[in-house]
Order: sequence, then C-alpha cells, then structure tokens
Amino acid sequence: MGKQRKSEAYPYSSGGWGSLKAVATILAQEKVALKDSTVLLRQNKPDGFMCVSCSWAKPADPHTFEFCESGAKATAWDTTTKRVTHDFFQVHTVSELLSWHDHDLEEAGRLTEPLRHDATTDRYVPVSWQEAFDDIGRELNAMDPEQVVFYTSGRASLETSYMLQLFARMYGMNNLPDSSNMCHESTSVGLKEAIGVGVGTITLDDFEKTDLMFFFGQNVGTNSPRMLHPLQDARKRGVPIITFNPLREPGLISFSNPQSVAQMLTPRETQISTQYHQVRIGGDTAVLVGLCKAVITADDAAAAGGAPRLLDEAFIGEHTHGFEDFARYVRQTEWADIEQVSGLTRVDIERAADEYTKANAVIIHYGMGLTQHRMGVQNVRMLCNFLMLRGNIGKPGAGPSPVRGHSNVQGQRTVGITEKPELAPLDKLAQQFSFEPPRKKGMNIVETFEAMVKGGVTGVVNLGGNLVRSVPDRFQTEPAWSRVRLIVNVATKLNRSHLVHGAVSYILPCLSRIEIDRQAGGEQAVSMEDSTGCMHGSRGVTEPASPDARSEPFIVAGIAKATLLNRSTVDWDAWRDDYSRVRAAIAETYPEIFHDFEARMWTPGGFPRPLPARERKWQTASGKAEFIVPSALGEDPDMMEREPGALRLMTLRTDSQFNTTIYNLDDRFRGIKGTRMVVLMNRADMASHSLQEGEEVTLQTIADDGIDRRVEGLRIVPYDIPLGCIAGYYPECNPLLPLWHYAKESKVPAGKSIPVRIAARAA
Ligand SMILES: Nc1nc2c(c(=O)[nH]1)N[C@H]1C(S)=C(S)[C@@H](COP(=O)(O)OP(=O)(O)OC[C@H]3O[C@@H](n4cnc5c(=O)[nH]c(N)nc54)[C@H](O)[C@@H]3O)O[C@H]1N2
Ligand SMILES: Nc1nc2c(c(=O)[nH]1)N[C@H]1C(S)=C(S)[C@@H](COP(=O)(O)OP(=O)(O)OC[C@H]3O[C@@H](n4cnc5c(=O)[nH]c(N)nc54)[C@H](O)[C@@H]3O)O[C@H]1N2
Ligand SMILES: [Mo]
Repeated sequence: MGKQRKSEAYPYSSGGWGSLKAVATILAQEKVALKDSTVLLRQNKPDGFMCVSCSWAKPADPHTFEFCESGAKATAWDTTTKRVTHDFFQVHTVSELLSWHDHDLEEAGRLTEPLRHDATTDRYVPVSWQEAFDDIGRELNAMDPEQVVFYTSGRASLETSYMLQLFARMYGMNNLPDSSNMCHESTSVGLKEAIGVGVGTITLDDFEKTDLMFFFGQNVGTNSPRMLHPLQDARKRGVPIITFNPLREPGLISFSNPQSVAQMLTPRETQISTQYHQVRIGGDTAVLVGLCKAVITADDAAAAGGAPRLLDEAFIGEHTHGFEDFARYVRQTEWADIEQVSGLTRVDIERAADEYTKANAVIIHYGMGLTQHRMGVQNVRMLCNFLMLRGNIGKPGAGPSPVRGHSNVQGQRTVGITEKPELAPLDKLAQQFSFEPPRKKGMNIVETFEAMVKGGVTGVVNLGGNLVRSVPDRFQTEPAWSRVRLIVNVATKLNRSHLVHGAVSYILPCLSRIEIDRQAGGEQAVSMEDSTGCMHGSRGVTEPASPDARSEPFIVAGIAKATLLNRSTVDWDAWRDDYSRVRAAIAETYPEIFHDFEARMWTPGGFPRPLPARERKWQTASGKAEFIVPSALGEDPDMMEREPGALRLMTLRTDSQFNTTIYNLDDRFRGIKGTRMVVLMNRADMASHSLQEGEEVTLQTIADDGIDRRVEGLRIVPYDIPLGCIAGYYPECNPLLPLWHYAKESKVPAGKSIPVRIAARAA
C-alpha cells in the first residue's frame, strides 16, 4: 500500500478462470481443506445450508455447485481453521489492535469464547456465558429502554430475529434498526407507497417468462453472482438486457460460466447487456422520466394515427391512480433537462424505450445505485411508474426486482425487526404473549447515531455487523460509540466495532450458519427468506469453530431470560433447546405467511410468501397502484451548485469484500490491485483539475455545517466514468458521508452521491 499502483482493466468476462482461481486462493489463504469435505456441495441445497453471502434466490433444482465465487469466499471465511483464543489478547492490547487493518482483524480467525473488556489491562478477558448474561441483564435493567438499541446485520435467521424483536418489545422499546436502514429501506418505503408491498414481486420462474430485463445500479457479477445463471439462460432465449450504470461493470457486460466445462474450454462467453448506458451518478430519475416520455409520446402518436396503443390502458384504468397528473408532468418535462441531468442523449433513451414497448413482460433489477441517494425513494417510485405504463406488475415475467444484500435481511423485517411500530403486528404479539408492547416509534440507524452523538444512547446489542465502519461520518460516530456504556457484540470474527469499546463491553462468539447447531433438543435447523420472498430451511454441516461458541438463538435467549426475569411469559430455555417451538410461535403470529412452517421449510426452492401486488391487489391508501410525480429531476444538488469543480462521489464494493469484511485488497473486475485507497476519475476531469495518474489526493466533503470531513492518501486511477463523477471504496470513504446526508423519506445514507472537492496532496 502507499506505493503507486497501475490499474489494468480486467481483460476477461466475469466468472471464468479468474473466478476459479480466486476461489482456490481464498481456500488456501484460510487453510480450508475442502477436498475432503462436501461443504461447498451442500451450499444452497434443499438439505444443506443457505449461503451466508447474498440473498439471491435458491432454485428448486440446483446446479451441482450451487455457489459462486462470492459465496465460496464467504464459506471459506467462516470455515477458516484460524482461531482467536484468549492468548491472542494476552499478546495484543485493545489499543494496539485499533491500529490494525480491517482485513487483519477478521483474518485473525474465528472467535472462540465469550470475552469481557478489562479496562485496567486494556485487554479482553474470558468470562463464562452465565456471568456475561447476568451482567448484561443487570446493565440493561438499570437503563432506560428507550436509550438502548438492538442492531441486526442481515444474517440472523428468522428464528433469531423473531426472538430478538420480541425480547426488545418485552424489554420496552422498538429500537430495532437493521442493515436495511443503510441499504434497501428506500425500497421498503417506495414500493410500499407505489404498489402496497415493500418487497420485490418476481420469483425465479419469472426469468423464464420475461421478454426484457433492465439493470439499474446493481452490480450482479460482484454482489449476487449466482443470479448470472438465470440471466445467462434468459440471454440464450434472446432476452435483451439494458443496463444503466455509471461504470462499465464487467459482470454486466459478459459472463463465462465457471461451472460449464464447455464455456470454460472455449473462448465463448455470454454477452449480458445488449445496451449499456453510462448514466451520471444520480441521473436515474431523469432517465426514467425520459423513458416514460418516450413511451407516452409514442403512444400519443399511435392514438392520433389510429395505430395500436403502447400504453396498457386497461391496466392503467382498472389498477392505477394518478396517471393523468403523472403523464402531464412527463409531457411537460423538456428533453434538454433530461439529457443534462442524466448525461445521456435523447437518442440513447429512446433506443431503450423502443425495446421496452416491444416487450410484453419486463423485469427491472436494481440495487444500491438507486437506493443510496437523497432521492433514493423517488428513484424507486419512478421505476414503478415506468413499469406500470405497460402493466408490468403482477403478471408473469414482469415486476420490480430489488436485489437484496445480506442473506436474511428481507426475512428479518418479515418477522418483526423494525423500528416502525405500524409494521409490526403489535396487537397480535400482545395477545399471544400477554404483555403490552411499546407503541412509540423506535430509532433507525441514522436516528440511533444522531442520538448517540448527543449522548442519548446508553446500551447497544449488536447481532453481527461492524457499525463504526459501516455508518456515515466516522470521525463523529466512532468517538460517540466509545461513549456508550454497554456494548454487546455477538459475532463470528473480530472487527473494529468490538475494539472501540464502552465502559462495559462484551464479545460473544456465535456459530456460523454453516456449522452444526447442537442443543438439548437435538441438532437444530434455522430458516431464512431470499430476495424473491421464498422461505428456506438451513442445516449446518461442519463442526463448530469452538466448543465454547454458541448459536445466536442460544445467546438471544440467554440475554432475554437474564434481563426479563419473571417479566416474560416466554419459556426462553425451551425455545433455546428446540427452535421448532420458535417457528410455531412465528406461525401463530403470521399464519398467512408461515402456516405449516415446519413441514414447508424444506420445500425445494423455498415456499413463497403471499404478495398481494403479485395478484394485482394493492394495499395502498387509494387501493390502487400509485403513479407518483417526482419532486425533482435530479439528485439533490446539495452544496455542489455553488462550487465550480465540485464532484459527486459514489462509494463502491469489490469482489474481495463483503461489506466491511475485506478478504483482500484487490478489485479484480475493475483491474485495481493491492490497494483500496483510490479515486476512480475521468481523464477529462483529471486534466481540468491538473491531476496525474497515481497522484496522491485528498477528498473533502462540501457542506456548510462547519465540520471538516476529509480522507487523505487516495491515489488517482483514470477510469471510464462520466464527467463530474468519481468513485471510491466503502468503508474507506465513510468519513466523508455526513450523517444527515440521507434519502429523504427512508433515511438510507446517500453513499452513492457525496458532494466533494478534490485537492492534490501538496495543496
Ligand atoms: N461480493 C460481495 N457481495 C455482496 C456484498 C459485498 O460487499 N460483496 N454486499 C451485499 C450487500 S449488503 C448488498 S446491499 C449488495 C449490494 O449490491 P449492489 O446493489 O450491486 O451495490 P453496490 O456494489 O454498492 O453498487 C451497485 C452499483 O451501483 C452503481 N451506481 C452507483 N451510483 C449510481 C447511480 O447513481 N445510478 C446508477 N444507475 N448506478 C449507480 C455502481 O457503479 C455499482 O455498479 O450486495 C451484497 N452482496
Ligand atoms: N459508504 C457506504 N456505506 C455503506 C454502504 C455503501 O455502499 N457505502 N453499504 C451499506 C450496506 S448496503 C450495508 S448492508 C451495511 C452493512 O453494515 P454492517 O451490518 O455493519 O456490516 P457487515 O460488514 O455486514 O458486518 C460484518 C461483521 O458481522 C459479523 N458476522 C459475520 N457473520 C455473522 C453471523 O453469522 N452472525 C453474527 N452474529 N455476526 C456475524 C462479523 O463479526 C463481521 O465482522 O453497510 C452500509 N454502509
Ligand atoms: Mo446491504
């Protein structure tokens, strides 16, 4: 690091030999002897475990190897033979570990025993499980529940999540932020308003029935590679794919299937995108308005000339509300404005619209490129407007497809992890468990950290995650974290959030889902929901990393029992011993989704939850799907307009990381090696800022709140990226993201559009 590196564009398609090599490398790095083991073969299989990486759907009829490069890396990371034992902390003080790189902390290996921070020696020291539970219970009981937060990073199972939300409410609060607060909460809000459900409406079957797919701001090759299989099959049927992304991401350009011998041995590969449009950062509402304008204009002409109509008038008439206002807005919007904001030409947008009007069934896949913006919710609503023009919701082969991140992030919400009381079945819980749940709105992630900065959070219990790295404004939020009195981290591996400790801090080592979970009631299974709303059972297959690690349900039950004492009607010990009792409780709370849960959880391909929008039933205020007029064409200009030379920064992930978990420093697909401290920049912008390739620069946030936010030591990498746009990595650039810079209606931090100025090091 630090040394100047040249970038080489990755010369191959995604997948392929590079992918196999990357898998072999990480298996060796983690010293995992998979040749004697069947672990990867049981990944994402009906009788095996559900991958701990992304949440993409698991097919009923899986491939022999139903895993991808990312999933294999995630498995290797968890099944590593490296261990953190208490002698690790005899060698390293917490202060010393604070100087370690994120990669090195996790690379130390799996956590093996419960630990408590000892301020006198500045070390973590072993503690028994019961002592830890009792002390945490005492601490929580001495606090105002409204000042305590339980965070869930999206891996926890349906069973664990349900137990945690019930515990929180019996304890007395709704402070249940989860990782979707930084991720697809713009989807949960936007889709709910527009079509009455907060999740995507497509299933894997729809890939076989679609005529056209769009990708907006989702990087499939890196972040959900198993999805490349159905995409490849669709391409073989001749289905076009149109992509809008500021970067030409290799995974969206072409793919060679590392599991197809024929494709590996011949240079043939599947072209993924048939049209690729490099939209400017934050230009998607403008693109979508342009697409709608092209369709409505062509339909106006068809109507005038007596030709067949292009709008699905029957759908619009019967199923939607607000079309006339929306159409008026679209007709009035000028092409010049659309072109300026999107950075694309009218001809480009019309070319995409032309494909759209030829297709009978259209899917739109999207990700963080739409949701992590000030206008993130509006982007999602606009995508629905566009789909609705031709009835592309609630019919086979069509619909919105938010590609979720963490493997059970969608499911956690389904079973009650939410800070919004109206989204939890509080009356039902009250009756089922004979208690009075709190009705006051809880805190999401941004609100938690706003309160924390003011000293208003006294305790946090984290079911996974690494919040000091994943949240915005690191130089404000990290010091605030260390002022929290009680910090409990349930985790598989060591990370920085464990080291920036409070007065009373615990690290509680948990099993990974890949491991066999033995309880008094026998070997236990858990369940989760994938990105397409299907529920799957998951059974561990490897020996636990340590005899002193415990399952997440065990840990949640232990803390709940020690805190609630005789204030709870739940037999936490019984739930801990036999998770089918938890599933029975889930089924009682949500019978329409989880009836016959125990039997159905092993259905190959999962069992789908009912989704009214799939049947064209709209649970919105008007009872119809809503056309919603956007409030502006572009991303919030923030302070950018006032400053010549201002740039918009997006924060990206690589194939060598899973969020804050950094497997190594390379970005194989984008051709960057050995460092993550880079800025990707257009050559014309480099010239106008007088910057050279490899030059060291500082980025500084443009804001008027008096706080100097900067990241130094970044190197310039010339890159094919639209003018005025730059890219850096998450989490390295998180100090630049102000806590108040979030999507207006969902409070998702706007990590894809941070206004910054750039300066050479000497400046
Ligand atoms: N290997 C790996 N897999 C992962 C993860 C990981 O870190 N590593 N993380 C998991 C999680 S939690 C999540 S949420 C998902 C995230 O997966 P994605 O949703 O794919 O998220 P990102 O990689 O952050 O960004 C996606 C794309 O958005 C584009 N983009 C940025 N700004 C804009 C814009 O204004 N408009 C448009 N149209 N595009 C834009 C970027 O160029 C990038 O290609 O992946 C999950 N899977
Ligand atoms: N600037 C910027 N910021 C972002 C993003 C961005 O694109 N740009 N993306 C956002 C998104 S989409 C997300 S989802 C968040 C993620 O934010 P977080 O949820 O905070 O972070 P992760 O990196 O997913 O959590 C990693 C840690 O989880 C623990 N862990 C791993 N597996 C398990 C398990 O099975 N059980 C338990 N209990 N612990 C486990 C390990 O200790 C590991 O160190 O970050 C967000 N932050
Ligand atoms: Mo995410």
